[in-house]
Amino acid sequence: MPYKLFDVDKDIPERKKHTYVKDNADPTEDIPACNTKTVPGCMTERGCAFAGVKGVITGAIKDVAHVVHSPVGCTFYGYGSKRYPTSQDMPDGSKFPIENFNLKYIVGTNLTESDVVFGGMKKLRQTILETAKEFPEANAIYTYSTCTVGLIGDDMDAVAKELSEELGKDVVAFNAPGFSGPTQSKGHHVANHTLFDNLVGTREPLETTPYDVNLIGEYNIDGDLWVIKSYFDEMGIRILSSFSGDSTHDEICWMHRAKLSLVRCQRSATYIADLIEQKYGVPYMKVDFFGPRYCAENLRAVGKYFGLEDKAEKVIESRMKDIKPQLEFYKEKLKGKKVWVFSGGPKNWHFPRPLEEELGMEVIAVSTMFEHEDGYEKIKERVDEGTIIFDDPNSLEMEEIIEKYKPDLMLSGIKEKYLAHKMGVPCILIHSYENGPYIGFEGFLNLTKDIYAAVYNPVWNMLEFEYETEGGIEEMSMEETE
Ligand code: CFM
Repeated sequence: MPYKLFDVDKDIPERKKHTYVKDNADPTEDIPACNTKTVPGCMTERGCAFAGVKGVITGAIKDVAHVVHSPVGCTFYGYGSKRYPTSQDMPDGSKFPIENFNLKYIVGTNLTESDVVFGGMKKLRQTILETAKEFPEANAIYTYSTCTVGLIGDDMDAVAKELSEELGKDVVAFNAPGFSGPTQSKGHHVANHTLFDNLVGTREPLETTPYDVNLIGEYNIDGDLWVIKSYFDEMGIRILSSFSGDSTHDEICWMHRAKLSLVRCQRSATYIADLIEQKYGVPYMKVDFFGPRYCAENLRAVGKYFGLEDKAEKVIESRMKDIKPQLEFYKEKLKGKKVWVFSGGPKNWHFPRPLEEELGMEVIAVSTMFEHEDGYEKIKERVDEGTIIFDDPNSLEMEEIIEKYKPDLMLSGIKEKYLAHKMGVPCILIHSYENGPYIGFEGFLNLTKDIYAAVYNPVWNMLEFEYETEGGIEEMSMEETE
């Protein structure tokens, strides 16, 4: 059933296909149209393909220097904007000399008009050489195409190949100019293939064990990876390679030696798990560690694969004992609160069930920036009848959802947070988190505490709003929602 909040036929007819309400009785019900170009004129919340490569995947690797081939703007926005911490621990037991190297430094070529006219390859070459000199610690140099480079056509692969030989270390070019796809999802795809084609299989690990896994699509947002790692450590499972939270360049190179790949973010990284399975025969398993129920189910599945069921049970039991009484307290406080979940993709199917089952909240709307059909199928499975599901909402639609449905809480990103706040709705960041980690058992408790603090913040009682509706001006105080 199309979702008709405003007159889409008249205003933005293309948007009609992107909006649905879950309706079990309607056999024609489909999933929203998705993964297509943003409708011109819509204020989209999406990111670009370059952001999908550097901002999501490669930027989490701790021992690599990043050279962005761009005018200064893309370089600036590629810098340190994501909360993925790294340790200085290296696979051989040594320490990487610079703390949070991945977040502290970024290098750009500062493309200007004359480079656009005469080509930027000389400048790129020079910048990579200077970077190698400035950061001799870096174990590799990754370099990124951007929109300008896509237009002028610099052959970045040629420069990377030449300099790999000259410098004696890997220089890898990622060709995902911002405009090359509808969203950052295109950049995920390019990053997976580039890393696989250039690196996987080029180095051997120092040692292997029968319990080695690749943890794929886990970027260590606010320490998520370290939560999962603590469970695996207790179970006797070793993360041989992480793709790519707190990872090293070498770890990517020896991903072919794992016994099993676990795919955590199934939007951004299933590609490389597939490629590794096809070429090297390493099987993979899709996993979900958000919320206690899914976390327990998936630890059991991983435990079963390795014959470590009893160890998985121990981890589950000990963590549940810690969080259960606290979750009961918060459920009392949060039950019935209406929530709208809006992130890039998978977190939109990870969170609805745990919010409803563990906290008694009511998920009224779910929207994504760049999810594909398979992700929308999962969202549909995991939300209740009547939930609004919509793709790539624009600012106008976001305001209308808030006005019409008056959620008690929004779970989203920094771009939406202040729009929600201005409209008197509390908002918790689920991209980069508030006080994370949010994954696993204790992570879900952290999320719950942040939700509670946001919803019950007394500031919302001090605000009064006027909404213009068809019936005239409607006054609303947030106290009414308590
Ligand atoms: Fe995967 Fe991610 Fe996500 Fe993502 Fe992202 Fe993210 Fe996300 Mo923000 S890799 S798709 S591109 S789970 S940054 S850690 S939260 S939109 S739902």
